[in-house]
Amino acid sequence: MKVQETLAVLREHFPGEELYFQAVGEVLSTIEDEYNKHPEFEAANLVERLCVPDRIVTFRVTWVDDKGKVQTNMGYRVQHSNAIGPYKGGLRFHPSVNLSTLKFLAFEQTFKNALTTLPMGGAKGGSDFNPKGKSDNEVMHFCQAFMTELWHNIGAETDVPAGDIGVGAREVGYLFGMYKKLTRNFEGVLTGKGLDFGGSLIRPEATGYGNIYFLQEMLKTRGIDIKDKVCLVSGSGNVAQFTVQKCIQLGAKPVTMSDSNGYIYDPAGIDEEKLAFIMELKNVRRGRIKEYAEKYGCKYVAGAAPWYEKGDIALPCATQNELNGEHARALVANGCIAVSEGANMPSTPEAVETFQGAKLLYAPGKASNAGGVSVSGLEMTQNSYKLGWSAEKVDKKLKSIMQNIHASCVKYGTRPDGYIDYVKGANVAGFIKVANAMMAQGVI
Ligand code: NDP
Ligand code: 2IT
Repeated sequence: MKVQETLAVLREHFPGEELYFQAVGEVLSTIEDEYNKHPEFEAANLVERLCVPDRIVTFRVTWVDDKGKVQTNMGYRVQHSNAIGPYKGGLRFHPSVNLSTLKFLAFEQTFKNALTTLPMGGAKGGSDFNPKGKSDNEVMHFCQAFMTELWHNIGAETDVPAGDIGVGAREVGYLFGMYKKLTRNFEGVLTGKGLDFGGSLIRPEATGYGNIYFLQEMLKTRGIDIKDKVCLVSGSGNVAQFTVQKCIQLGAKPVTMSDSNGYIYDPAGIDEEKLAFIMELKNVRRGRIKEYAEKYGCKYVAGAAPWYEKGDIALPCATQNELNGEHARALVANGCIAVSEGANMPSTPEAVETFQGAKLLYAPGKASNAGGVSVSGLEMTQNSYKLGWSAEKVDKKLKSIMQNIHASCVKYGTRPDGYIDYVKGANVAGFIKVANAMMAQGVI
């Protein structure tokens, strides 16, 4: 397999899908050596089947807003691979969503899910619908309209969606309700459900907690404790909130959070009480992070990300490509020792190169944010058993999964000089599992 040739073929077939090329390029360049050790992979042209999704469903979503105006959005589900289990991955509702975004996310999800060691394939879906400023009623009507198309393509043993940007407990509830209405089936077709109807304890916390459990494993390789470390966090949604909560529980000091309008910098540290304010602000009132600065009298910087502030650890938890080369150089210059990604592909290729060049501990999202989908997998198991596990049990399993993912990265990513390339480690470990399953199942 030649990475550039493969990318050229993809570019010709799918013009303009830059995020997808970025994700594919990163994975292929790190698995090339492993792939080329297996002439049977090339003989089966495995690489093309690995990069091109099994299926893409595209549909129109029509709904009526509170003013009685008929609105149209696009809906998608990218089913990338079910080689090791049913398609699995979140739904994103954000105006920037297009096929390139969802193809990159579904591709990444396939390797991430393989890393968890749970039986889950990879998928992603969503819509260009913008939930911001919409009433509950409008969000419900949109979710119902979205599901009237999506339900044909999903099922507890076929494809199990969950949340992502713009899709949280509220949206999953509405989506689940409509699926049940249409099919008359009460089944684990979505994860991230409410606790009263099949959800798992610790699923809301899982991505953020898992991110910090992974970070702790990385720090351990250098004998460093997270206690008292100053953490720069971006985002203020699900992943950022529980990343911050776990930092606080472990005695670290998170000093920033952000949204798409700007970031707050609180040198005194965000504590449990301040985090509770953010959770109410973001999850109930759906307001802007600027209010935090007004309430607690700290700095707010509009239209910027927090990466020029001084911190020991950077935890990007907002969105793709939110941390570029210049940001990375600033972090390194300011003495940052570790970067653990809560978001999917938040660091640009130049940023990743900068972190690795400076020998920072750097975890790519597909390893460090895999806790969310892992607990989704545990939710699927609980739904199959028709029972629910305690928070302690789920949290313990989550921690152990994150430790195992870390061990896989060490196994496949340790360089001769001892530096752990977590990007390579995660990609190779995920790839081996998916590739072996595909080979065993024949040319399909
Ligand atoms: P939420 O919708 O709960 O929060 C998203 C946060 O990121 C908000 O603060 C939002 O600000 C900010 N954000 C979104 N888009 C942009 C943008 N274009 N520029 C700047 N800020 C932006 O989503 P999640 O917390 O669930 O997801 C965050 C990241 O984590 C995503 O990359 C997602 O794919 C990834 N992830 C999520 C998992 C989960 O279980 N939820 C699991 C694994 C990964 P604003 O409100 O202003 O839009
Ligand atoms: O990117 C992700 O891993 C998620 N948004 C969670 C997917 C899931 O199925 O829980």
